[in-house]
Amino acid sequence: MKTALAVLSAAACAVALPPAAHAERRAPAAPGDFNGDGLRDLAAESPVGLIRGRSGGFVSVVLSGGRGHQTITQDWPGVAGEAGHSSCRFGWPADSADFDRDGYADLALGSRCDDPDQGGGIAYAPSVSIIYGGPGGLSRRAVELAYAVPDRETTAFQALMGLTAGDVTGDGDPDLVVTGWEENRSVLRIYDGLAGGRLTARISGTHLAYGVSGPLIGDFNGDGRNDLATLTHRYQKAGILQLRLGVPGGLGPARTLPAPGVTGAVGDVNGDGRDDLVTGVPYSPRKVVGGVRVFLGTRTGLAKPRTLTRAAKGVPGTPRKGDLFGWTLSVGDLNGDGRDDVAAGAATDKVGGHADAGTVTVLYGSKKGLTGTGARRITQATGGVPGSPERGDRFGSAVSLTDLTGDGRADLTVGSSGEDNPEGRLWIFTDVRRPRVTTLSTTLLGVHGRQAYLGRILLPAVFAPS
Ligand SMILES: [Ca+2]
Ligand SMILES: [Ca+2]
Ligand SMILES: [Ca+2]
Ligand SMILES: [Ca+2]
Repeated sequence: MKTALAVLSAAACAVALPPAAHAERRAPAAPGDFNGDGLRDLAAESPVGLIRGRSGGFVSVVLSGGRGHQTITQDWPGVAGEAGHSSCRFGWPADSADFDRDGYADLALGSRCDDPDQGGGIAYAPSVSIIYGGPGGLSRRAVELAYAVPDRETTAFQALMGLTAGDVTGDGDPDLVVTGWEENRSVLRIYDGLAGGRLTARISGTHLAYGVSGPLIGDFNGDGRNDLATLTHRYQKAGILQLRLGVPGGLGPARTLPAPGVTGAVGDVNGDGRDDLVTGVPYSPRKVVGGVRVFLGTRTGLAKPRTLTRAAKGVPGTPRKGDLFGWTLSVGDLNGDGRDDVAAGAATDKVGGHADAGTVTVLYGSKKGLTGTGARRITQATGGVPGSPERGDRFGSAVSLTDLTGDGRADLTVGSSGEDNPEGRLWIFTDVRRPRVTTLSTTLLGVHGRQAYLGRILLPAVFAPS
């Protein structure tokens, strides 16, 4: 049986990279399975992490099942840019798919820099690289995707906002959907034809709005074609949710839906075979309390949403201004009943009088959708959970429901970016009911003292502005 111990030994082992021998043709790997052994691996991004004493960012990869760990910087062969630039942030946004369909999942990583001439802010030189997986994890093979729009000069002011992998062109191969900002407008780009490492990028520019989150891909209407949702927001104000249904050969026109959120994730919470859209509403213009909002997939797209706050029946805790409940979230099937469940972080929640200690709430899917039944709130004060809540821990700064042990049930990974500030720490729950937990520190991962804020961002990456 693979247990938390296996995960722990992953961190304790040294990385060994055997020579790649692509003998037989393999089936495409699931996203995040970088070494193709059937277990999903973990990636934690540290975009403000220090490289040679200067910021520049890195990504920590933990191969599940005790297969070692890797630290990816911009010095990785083939990756765009150069490590160690004090104004640049590498490793976010990020997502994974087996782009070249060779049986090893690949990792797409963004990079962006602050423009000192624009008074800081994320403003120039965005780039996107794909690092290909192999038998030993992420390999020394990588490519940079052209970011500039070919028919126009590259503008000085460009920002990369979100990046999601999935097939939106209907050819069966994963594409890369990228949202960005340039020349005072938002753009949506679709990189197609990435199978075989080819870079025949198809790029389209679309006006969206300020503050575009990561694109969200799922088959919401259940017709067998992926659909695309994009969230846009303004701090403390209502934003826009746009839905583009998949049509033969691509995506249909955008439809705008009311009541969006700041963060989002996709899964099937009622088990009807249609993907549902789950968004986090850590604040709202009027009520200023957090919630998790569910748009069930329907034959025509997405149903009117329902929002679960901490005032809802069964949901533990009390709504509190500023707790940012729903700031981070992830969707996956924790109990193996065929319906996806949701983990929602509230990193600025107070625990036992400690401000910003942070909590995570687990909500279960049901035939009727997401409900408060059986919901539980997890903190560092919860029995069986290592550590103790302290001011500024930010437990729940990122959450990821991913099956790391291969038993068909999602495991819960929680980031606590303020733990041992500025190191951060990861908590991996292989059981949330009777907590079985392993923690991963920066020392174990070999990135101690490099300002990792480990657990601020986890793959799959969810847009959480900070
Ligand atoms: Ca691959
Ligand atoms: Ca569809
Ligand atoms: Ca559904
Ligand atoms: Ca479930």
